[in-house]
Amino acid sequence: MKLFLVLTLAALAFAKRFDGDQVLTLHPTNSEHVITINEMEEFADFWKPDSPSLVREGSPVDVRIPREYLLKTKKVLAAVNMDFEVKVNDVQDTIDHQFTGIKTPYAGEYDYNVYHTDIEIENWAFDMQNQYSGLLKVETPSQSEEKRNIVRLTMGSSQNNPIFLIDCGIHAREWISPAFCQCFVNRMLSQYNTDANVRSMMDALTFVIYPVLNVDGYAYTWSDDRMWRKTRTNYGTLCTGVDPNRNFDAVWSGPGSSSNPCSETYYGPEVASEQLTKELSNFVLTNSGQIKVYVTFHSYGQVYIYPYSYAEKDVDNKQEHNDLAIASAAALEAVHKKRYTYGPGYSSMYLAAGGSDDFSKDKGVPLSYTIELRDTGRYGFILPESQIAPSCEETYAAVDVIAQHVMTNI
Ligand code: 0X9
Ligand code: ZN
Repeated sequence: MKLFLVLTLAALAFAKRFDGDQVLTLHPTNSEHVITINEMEEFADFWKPDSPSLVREGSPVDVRIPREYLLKTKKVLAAVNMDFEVKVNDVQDTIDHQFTGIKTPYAGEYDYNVYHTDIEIENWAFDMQNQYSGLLKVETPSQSEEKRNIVRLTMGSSQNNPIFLIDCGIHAREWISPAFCQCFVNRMLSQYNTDANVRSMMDALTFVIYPVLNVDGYAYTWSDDRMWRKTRTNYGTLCTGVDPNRNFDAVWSGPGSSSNPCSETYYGPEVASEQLTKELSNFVLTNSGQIKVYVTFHSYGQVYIYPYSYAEKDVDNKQEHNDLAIASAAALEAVHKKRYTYGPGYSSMYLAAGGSDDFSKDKGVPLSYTIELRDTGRYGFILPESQIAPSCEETYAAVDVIAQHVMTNI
């Protein structure tokens, strides 16, 4: 226990700190405001939207301003008459408080109410396979650039049923996403014998789940920089990392993505340059006939996004996507009263090419969603652990509606 604490504290001691940084919500209402926000690119960390090029008049912007730029930024905002409010008062303080649960060393009883490292998640996956060998298969089909395993779970009473494909952790800092994948797997396995609804889904569908797709980025958010989004690949440029959700073969290098390796939305040196992109793309291409639905979990914003995001273009089955999003969001809201919005990416979010949702749809997966989990910006990416359990509970209800839809329409 002592050693564990020492190791955790040692790891955190070397991590980048965010003391005094604030997240501001800006309200641009004219073109001068948009230009001012664009000029912040040099020092600001854009949370929502994820790039200054996506800032539009009339849409609020969440942005983290490092402490040393705060005074200047607020002066400029006052000078151009732009409204803003402080969303997160001290980012480091919020990071320190995200660990609200007391984490004990893993001794058989896995704690789903705390955040786990990539190594803990991999060990957990193999432990679950031992415990539920008839219902779960764990594979490591690819290695990341930094030689970590990309873990893939195949779950259900048969591996040959229609596939419900799920991934978590494409973006490193969106920690609620891998946390959801873990609690979901546990719920499906531990309740198989006691919950008729769970059993019917597990008997009718094969769930294929990547619990932490961007495993290098995720590890980096634990060791070095809690706010890291991209992969950790460096192609000989000043800045490191490719945005995996701009790296897929879906109008790759198109709108809402950047050729600049220092951008948070860098699309990479070539299409599917990243190991995780290759892994997910290959899985989709090899199994496209069997995959009936794909859901990729991100945060934050509480939104159901369906294709397309690479252009102002609608999917052939827009009505089905929209109706199902409405039904799923209603079931979610009934659990803890959290409201989710929905719509095609180009209108519910922003134009952003090269995403995994658009790719899967274009490669033959009939239903494809990005679900942006909690919250709407109070904590943003730094959602406290106390919200893992309620997020899981409501998202089970959301996923159930999607699974039932697929089961009745097979
Ligand atoms: O911009 C993204 O990649 C996603 N939002 S996030 O804040 N988690 O980064 C939205 C993805 C929507 N789909 C596509 N752009 N294809
Ligand atoms: Zn994301």
